[in-house]
Amino acid sequence: MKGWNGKILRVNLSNKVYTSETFDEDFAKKWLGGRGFALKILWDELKPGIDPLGPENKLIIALGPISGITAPNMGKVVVAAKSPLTEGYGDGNIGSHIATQLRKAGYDALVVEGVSDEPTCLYIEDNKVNFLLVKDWWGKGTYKTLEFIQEKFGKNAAHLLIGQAGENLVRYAVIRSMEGRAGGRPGIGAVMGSKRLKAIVVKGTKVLSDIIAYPEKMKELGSQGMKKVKELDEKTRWTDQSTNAILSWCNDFDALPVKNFRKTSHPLSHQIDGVALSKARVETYGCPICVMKCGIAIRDDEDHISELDYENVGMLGANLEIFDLPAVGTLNYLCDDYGLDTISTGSVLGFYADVIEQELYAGKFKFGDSKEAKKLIKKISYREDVGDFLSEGTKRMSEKIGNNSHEFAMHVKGLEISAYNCKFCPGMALAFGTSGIGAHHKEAWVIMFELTEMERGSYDDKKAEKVIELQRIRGGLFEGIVSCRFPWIEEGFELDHYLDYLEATTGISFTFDNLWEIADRYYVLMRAFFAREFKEKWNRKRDYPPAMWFKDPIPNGKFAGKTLDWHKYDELLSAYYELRGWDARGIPKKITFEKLGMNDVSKELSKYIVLSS
Ligand code: PTT
Ligand code: SF4
Repeated sequence: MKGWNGKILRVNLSNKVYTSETFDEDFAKKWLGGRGFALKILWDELKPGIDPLGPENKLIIALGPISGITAPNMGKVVVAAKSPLTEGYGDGNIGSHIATQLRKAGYDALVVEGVSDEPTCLYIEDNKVNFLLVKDWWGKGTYKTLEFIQEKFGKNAAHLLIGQAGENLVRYAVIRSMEGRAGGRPGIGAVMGSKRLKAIVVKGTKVLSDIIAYPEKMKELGSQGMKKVKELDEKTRWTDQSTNAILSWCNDFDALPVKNFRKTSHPLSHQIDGVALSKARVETYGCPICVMKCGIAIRDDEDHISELDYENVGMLGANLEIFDLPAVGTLNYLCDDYGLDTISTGSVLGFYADVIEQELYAGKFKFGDSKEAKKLIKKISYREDVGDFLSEGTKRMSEKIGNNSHEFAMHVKGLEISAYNCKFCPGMALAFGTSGIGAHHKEAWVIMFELTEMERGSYDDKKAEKVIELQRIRGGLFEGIVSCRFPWIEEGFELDHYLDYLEATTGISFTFDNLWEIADRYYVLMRAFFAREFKEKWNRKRDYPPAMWFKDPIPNGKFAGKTLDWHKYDELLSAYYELRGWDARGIPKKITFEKLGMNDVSKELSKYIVLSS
């Protein structure tokens, strides 16, 4: 087999035993890598009902067949586990040198099991695993921990690490890498913390070309691709403003989250938009193996260097009505240092300010108060005072507060919604509703098509088709091969390149149809995971966005008065299920499992829930 090492490294932190397991080409072709490998391992190995923050959960780091090689934007890894926020499958995609080093160590995935007695750093050196006790790293932020790692293992050591939020089991703690990378929104950092695993460092010495089917061809394709992406970026100038270019667009189209998503635009939004960010740039961060580095870093109001991407600015700025870029930079820096997800943090704080304003909960935090927000971020990370309550996420907070507060707790399935306000974007609302891991824009960013190429207010079945098309590309192809999707989305680098790379690395001529079938398997298995957890409690309402988008109209501007329509959304959801071969509950039918070669999954799922034929 070429393209994959064909090996998974399994490490148990409880008894310090590690083993190497093999997989064959059938498994590789069926699941491809990254999200596919992580999903299949977690489905097969986790008993339903286990505590995501308990010893039985497993942390997976998974790579794809092109990960880590020199070709456009291949320096990414998938981090996954059962999510402490959603209780379903959760993952994230993060830039790290581990993409190359784990492959050079001879593995395509790492499975971490058990819990260590003491704070540990796993140091993987080819096929040797060292369990280093790092008591003095515990309790330290991600920047200090990075310093420790670089002192011990060298400046370019390939690593993943957590901050205090992960250690203290904040349900939306992320994993961090390098200066500005963060991934695993559904609380994968908390899973790492629950294992007392502070960091993972990997060093491999294998020659990567040995596992590539046509190394010379791949070398040529890779360098041509890197050159082309660089040229494209020079033309588009996308990295002048990077992801934050979208902020003024969202504001103009009434799709910006402002004041816990109650408003959709703000007259001061220009103070935190892409132009403002570009002017404030003092540094550019990015992932390894990338020629279009997109992390714009500014000096914040406490003199730190802080990387601001759109989601960070949208959720910690506009959503909290803080229109002061250096102040937003500080909130972001704190989230980065403690290892909190910025999207969930912005949503939790927005929800908190909202319930206080409505006198449903006592507190002194108000929209626009960046000083208090700073204090709260620290409290969340240490689970101190009210921080303990806030660290549970909006879903659990609203369940405690009651009083219909769930109607404006902005999450789907427990994962907080990222920075797109969908009061008048039915297609994007469907994308959030049906994302396999909860409300993440990474699965189907249909809003761009909905607002520029389709009739905005329509609930036409074409929107369900578009959501599925994008889920296949973004949540399937890019999460399976494990590569950054930005060359394709932002620079117009054609998808055919990835077929060429797959063929050169694996020797297999994949077609797009093959890849869409693999992607459909991911969506079926993510859904099966939820259904096995929730059993008869599963219902289609879990694929609905929060009631606020249906009940609370856009307050002003040219779309004033617009909301989503319950009945039409429900019909759009039915169209989506129909296209996917799922039943009216949103559970894949037996025939769908069969078509995708997943009878083993339907057999297992049938033990917990009756499947439709
Ligand atoms: C991603 C999510 C995003 S998506 C952003 S900004 W974005 C937030 N960034 C955070 C951050 O920063 N610090 C922090 N403490 N928390 C943060 N939470 C938020 O996390 C990221 C880029 C970006 S920037 C995006 S869209 C693209 N995402 C990709 C993806 O999902 N898949 C893929 N194949 N390619 C992608 N390329 C782009 O990567 P999660 P990164 Mg991130 C400071 O992982 O869990 O999906 O959360 O990985 O290396 O930082 O790159 O406007
Ligand atoms: Fe990382 Fe940005 Fe480059 Fe993608 S474009 S690989 S997110 S630096």
